[in-house]
Amino acid sequence: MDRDGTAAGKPVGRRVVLGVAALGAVGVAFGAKIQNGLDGALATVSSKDPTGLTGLLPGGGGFRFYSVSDSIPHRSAADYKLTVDGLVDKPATYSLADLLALPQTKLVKDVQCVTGWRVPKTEFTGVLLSRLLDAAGVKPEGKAIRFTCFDGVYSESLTLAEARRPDMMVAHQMNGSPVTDAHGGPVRLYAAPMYFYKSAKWLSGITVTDRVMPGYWEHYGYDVEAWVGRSNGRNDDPTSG
Ligand SMILES: Nc1nc2c(c(=O)[nH]1)N[C@H]1C(S)=C(S)[C@@H](COP(=O)(O)O)O[C@H]1N2
Ligand SMILES: [Mo]
Repeated sequence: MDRDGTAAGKPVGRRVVLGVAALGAVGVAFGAKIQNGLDGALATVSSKDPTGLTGLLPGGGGFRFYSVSDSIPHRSAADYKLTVDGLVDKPATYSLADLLALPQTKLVKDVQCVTGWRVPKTEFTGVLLSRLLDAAGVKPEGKAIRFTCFDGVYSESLTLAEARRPDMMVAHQMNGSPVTDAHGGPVRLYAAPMYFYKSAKWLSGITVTDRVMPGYWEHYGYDVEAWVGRSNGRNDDPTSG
């Protein structure tokens, strides 16, 4: 994928432009509500970014808003559900309260997007994936995880070994506050050592699979193994934080 809007020879601009148009329409229709959802006004919207619709989130300390779907999906804290299934002995469904009742982990690290922007020292709080996997009991054939989202579009993957690392979690807090709708709340994946496209927002499903099933952007050319600093042809500092 090149850096200005084409992926594997496929222009992605149209989708992005449609996304911007749809967001505009939603913004007109629901004015105040969408502003809240975005932590403030969208300062810039760029169609140059191959990883989707982006707009700077001024309240978000340099974060950019991304969604490959045409709007910001919303799920209330009360309605939220996270399913763990696939090659496991005990499939489970967690409410947000269930997740909050589990031991919590806090990670502070720079967020690094593959398109170059970086947000230093961002704190995420949540539950380690390894805990959820241990509770589910991964069958011997289970080798990877597929993550799905309630936007109905996005997906991501990790190998089982990656998912069991102590810096891979499902996060419900960012910088001490609940993860907002715009940032993928109530619960998003936080794959700390990898480029931010791995951190699937609006997480709804964790499925143990027998092989890695490449995620959304990986079909457009991004590396499945998305280590910061040693993937996607980039040399960002992987250690900050
Ligand atoms: N469901 C979903 N998750 C997603 C994306 C998306 O479009 N949809 N974009 C990814 C990309 S490319 C980035 S850089 C981050 C952006 O997170 P943010 O919007 O909180 O800054 O989310 C990742 N997770
Ligand atoms: Mo991204």
